[in-house]
Amino acid sequence: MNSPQRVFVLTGAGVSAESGLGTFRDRGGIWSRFDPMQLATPEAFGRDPVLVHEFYNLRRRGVIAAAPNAAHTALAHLESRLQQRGASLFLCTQNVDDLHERAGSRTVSHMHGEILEARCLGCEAVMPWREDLSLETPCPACGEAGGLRPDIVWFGEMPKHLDIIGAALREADLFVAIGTSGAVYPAAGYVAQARALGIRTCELNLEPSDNAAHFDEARYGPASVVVPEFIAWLLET
Ligand code: BJW
Repeated sequence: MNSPQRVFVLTGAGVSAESGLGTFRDRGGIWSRFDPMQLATPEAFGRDPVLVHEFYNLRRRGVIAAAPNAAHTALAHLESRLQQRGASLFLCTQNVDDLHERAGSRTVSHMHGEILEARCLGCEAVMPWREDLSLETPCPACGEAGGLRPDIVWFGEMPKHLDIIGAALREADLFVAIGTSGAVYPAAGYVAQARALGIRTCELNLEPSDNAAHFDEARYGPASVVVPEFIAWLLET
């Protein structure tokens, strides 16, 4: 393979699994224990905001307690090495945690938002947020209580940064999906778009994803092993 100049990486919950953050669709995963339609839609938040806040308060505490693993660190290393060579990495994550940033990645596109940010439904202010949220929490920007929600993307809501992500995908010469089941759109459609554009595609996952047939190559195993190995190989090419 020629040395890639513009690498597009899409990460999912599998990259943070070994940091202790649960995946969604694996056996014992978050959506096998909780109904996403009762927790991860704007309608669910409208019906029962107390329940939704409880769920995300627990998840936020888990993210704060977690630490990046070797896969996050390897991706941060890839970004700086590609930059030194005059090449680039576009890191797009579906994850709402901040483990890529804490491992040293400088630019991360969080298409499903960030659990460590809150948004006010009243004044639309978005702010960093590490505490529990409740209906009593006043918005620091407008002072109103009851309007704050985690700034994450629920089912039926528009993912973030889609224009920037689409442009980066079109310019890429290598597309790598890591630790994602390929079950949630629009992210699940990126590999097919990449292939249609003639971009080389690679999957790094514990096991074949729903989209496995679309990838030119694949390496299977835990992200903490497979990602550093793949990146070391890529940087040697
Ligand atoms: C390991 C590992 C280890 C484990 N090492 N690997 C087209 C067709 C059908 C439906 C739709 C469609 N277009 C839109 C929809 C509707 C919907 C959708 O996709 N539904 C599907 C369920 C069918 N999509 C939406 O509603 C999205 N919005 C939207 O489409 O807006 C309209 C639009 C129109 C036009 C253009 C663009 C948009 C919004 C989706 C929001 C998803 N939100 C969630 C919750 C976020 C907040 C929270 O965290 O609670 O995001 S759902 C959940 O799934 C979360 C994740 O980011 C997302 C993806 O999951 P991910 O990361 O793939 O995790 P898993 O668990 O599924 O997979 C983990 C993988 O890791 C597995 O493969 C394991 O094997 C592997 N693994 N351990 C390596 N150690």
